[in-house]
Amino acid sequence: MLTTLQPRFNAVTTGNRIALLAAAAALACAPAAFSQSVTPTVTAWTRNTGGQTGYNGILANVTLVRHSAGFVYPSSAGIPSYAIGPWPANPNIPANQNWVFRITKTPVVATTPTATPLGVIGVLINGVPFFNALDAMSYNNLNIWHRNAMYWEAASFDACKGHPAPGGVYHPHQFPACVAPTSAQQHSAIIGFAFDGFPIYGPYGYANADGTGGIARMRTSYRTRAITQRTTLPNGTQLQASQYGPAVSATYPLGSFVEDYEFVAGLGELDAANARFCVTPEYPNGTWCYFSTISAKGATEYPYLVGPRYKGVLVTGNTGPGGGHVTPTDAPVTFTGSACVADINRDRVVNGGDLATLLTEWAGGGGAADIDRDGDVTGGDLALMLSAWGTCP
Ligand SMILES: [Ca+2]
Ligand SMILES: [Ca+2]
Repeated sequence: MLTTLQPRFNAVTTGNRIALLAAAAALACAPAAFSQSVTPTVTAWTRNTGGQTGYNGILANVTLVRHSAGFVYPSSAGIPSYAIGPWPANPNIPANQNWVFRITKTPVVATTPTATPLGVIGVLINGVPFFNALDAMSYNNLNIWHRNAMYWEAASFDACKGHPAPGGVYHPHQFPACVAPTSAQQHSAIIGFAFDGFPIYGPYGYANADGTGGIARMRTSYRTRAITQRTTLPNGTQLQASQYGPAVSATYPLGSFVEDYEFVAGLGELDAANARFCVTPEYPNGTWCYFSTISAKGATEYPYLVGPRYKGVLVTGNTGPGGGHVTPTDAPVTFTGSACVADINRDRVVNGGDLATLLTEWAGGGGAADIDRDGDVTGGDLALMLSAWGTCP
């Protein structure tokens, strides 16, 4: 699906193109070899480099990024730098969690997908973990009709869509719009990583998986079922009367239980994990990634962030009792560098290899070379690349 990228030289004059290609040829050099490669998994974090504090004076964002050959270890208190709260009808108070998560640099698609657990299922770029759609409760405690936190807990979310759990774990269950600027005209930024290591973006991606077609809202392939009684499961299983959920009503509206949703392959761009394989600005060769799902009107839509199952193999250490307090044993180094956005091929040097990609995408609709993310590849991107020329800081 990635073979349809075509060179788009039409807006570059022949003279300019020859000069730039000559420069690219002269400047291209072999990428440096890093035993700890600096991938987007390393650079995407919002690091606290100035002692910034958030809620209750707690150190905000990601306080330390360490990485080894195989893993990245972001540390955080779990508090963002933006204002959070209040949380009506929620007695909990956000507290420093001393998180140390383990994110793999080489995520692998799972042949047998793991269900996303209760509690933390991934971490935002600011070190705040996120949960899935569930609130840990089910109708009559039967573990059959599981409550959708987006309905049952909505009153306690703050303006950034987060709230604290018992123990002070501040978290969202849905797209936390405060984490990164979002525009329908630009490919969304990476907002975090699921604990299988695949990135999660905001709502907007490239219309086509090969990076062409402009920007589009990535649509969920889940929809609410056409039911008025809760007597069957989404897979068609007929329940016994004792297992029925409540009839659909004003108290129990459609969508108030996650079993009110069904997956319809092809309904949207995203699969049952809320993921898609596609080119992104950070992954010009394509990656599996999740998108935050919202409706055309901007309301968050099930399954919100990561689907009920991970796309990839779940990395141990982050979930379950005591999870998220990893002690690295693989000699990680501390990352103190920049994201280096002009380094399109991610070899930590901005040089002819990156320029060649920029020329290939020249005047195109916002591929990997759209460094300033304004929707096309033009002189603004070239200027950014030239200003960053050389080894990444
Ligand atoms: Ca490069
Ligand atoms: Ca641009």
